[in-house]
This record gives sequence, structure tokens and C-alpha cells, in this order.
Amino acid sequence: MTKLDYQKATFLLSAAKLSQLPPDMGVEVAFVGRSNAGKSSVLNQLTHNTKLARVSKTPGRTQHINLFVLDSTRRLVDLPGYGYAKVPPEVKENWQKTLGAYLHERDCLKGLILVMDIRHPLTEFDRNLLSWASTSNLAVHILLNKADKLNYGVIKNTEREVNEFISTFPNPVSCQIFSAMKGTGVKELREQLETWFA
Ligand SMILES: Nc1nc2c(ncn2[C@@H]2O[C@H](COP(=O)(O)OP(=O)(O)O)[C@@H](O)[C@H]2O)c(=O)[nH]1
Ligand SMILES: [Mg+2]
Repeated sequence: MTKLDYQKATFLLSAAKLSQLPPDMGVEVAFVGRSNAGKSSVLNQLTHNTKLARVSKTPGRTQHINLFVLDSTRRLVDLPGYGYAKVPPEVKENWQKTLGAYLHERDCLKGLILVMDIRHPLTEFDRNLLSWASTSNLAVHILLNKADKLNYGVIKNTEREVNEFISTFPNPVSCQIFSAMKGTGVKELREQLETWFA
């Protein structure tokens, strides 16, 4: 496969429900994480496309599934952030349903990039998501983002703790250090994406 050009990622659509998604074909890799973990910043760093990040931040669209096209068969998916919700319970419930439905029903979903704030790794929702992925035998790659906020020793300890936790899962789960601000770890992230998109 020729190297994917993430800078060419273009916005496809913003879906409030599964019926609005394109046909369930090709390969999708979805980005998921707690609000404020830096999911939009990661996508921005990966694609160097500010328009893309802007879409992800458009109020009203943050609760949608946002799709970006890499080529005719490959798509990046920005899933609604979870937690931290200053929104009415019914709105929250609705988007958790959409998120759950996407994760359960989307056959072309090849892997999940789970973005965590390295200072607050493995939240309850992160753990729930990881156990769900293991029962569905879906691959997960964890980004310990905002590594620029911590010193080397703390980073390494956190990485060890997370690696210990994920070592018990039967499905492929991997973990890496990342900083969307500094661009740390982009190469490793691309290599992971390349495996799934291959
Ligand atoms: N220091 C630092 N800040 C970051 C990093 N990634 C994101 N942020 C900041 O964290 C906040 C939330 O980022 P955003 O991408 O909007 O998070 P999202 O809600 O998960 O999409 C923003 O103020 C970002 O500038 C990082 O790697 N390092
Ligand atoms: Mg965002």
C-alpha cells in the first residue's frame, strides 16, 4: 500500500444517527475519548488540517459522528466525546446511544484510537470501553496524550501501569505516549493506522 496522506483528509459528513452514515464498506478507524482529553487536537496534529478540527469543534456537531475521508475506501471517524457533559441528561443519553450503536453495529470499524489525558488515565468510561472492545474482539490503540505536561519519570510510570492493565485483555490493545501539542508520537500513531488500513 502506498503511504496514506493524512493531510488530504476531507470532511465527509456529520451524522446524528447511524442511518446517516455512508454504506458500511471499506475500513473505518474511530477516535474516541473523554471530552477534553485532546481528541480534536490529535486529529488536527495527524492531518495538519485546521478545517477538520474546526468541524469537530462546531457546537452541535460535537455530539455527532464526524466522518473524514482519506480515500475511496478509508475513513477516519471522530466519535462524540464522553463525560464532562454540561448538557441535559436526555441529550447525553441520546448521544451515548448513538456512540454505543456505532460501536456495536459498524462492521467496517477496524480499530479504535482511545485518547486519554495522561494525567487522568483509565477513567471509568475508558475501562468500560476497553471491556466492551474485548468482548467484541475489537483492536484498541491508546494514546496517553498531553505527555508534555509531565516529567519523564511520571510518564514512564503511567505507561507501565496502563500496560499492566491492558495486558490482561484477550484482544489486541496497545498504548503509546503522545503529545498533540508537541507532535510527539505521530509516527507511531501513523504506523498503527497503517496496519489497520492495510
Ligand atoms: N499541553 C497540552 N494540551 C493539549 C494537548 N492536546 C490537547 N490539549 C489541550 O486540551 C484542551 C482540549 O483539547 P481538545 O482537542 O479540544 O479536546 P477534545 O474535547 O478531546 O476534542 C485544549 O485546550 C487543548 O489545547 C497536548 O498534547 N498537550
Ligand atoms: Mg473535540
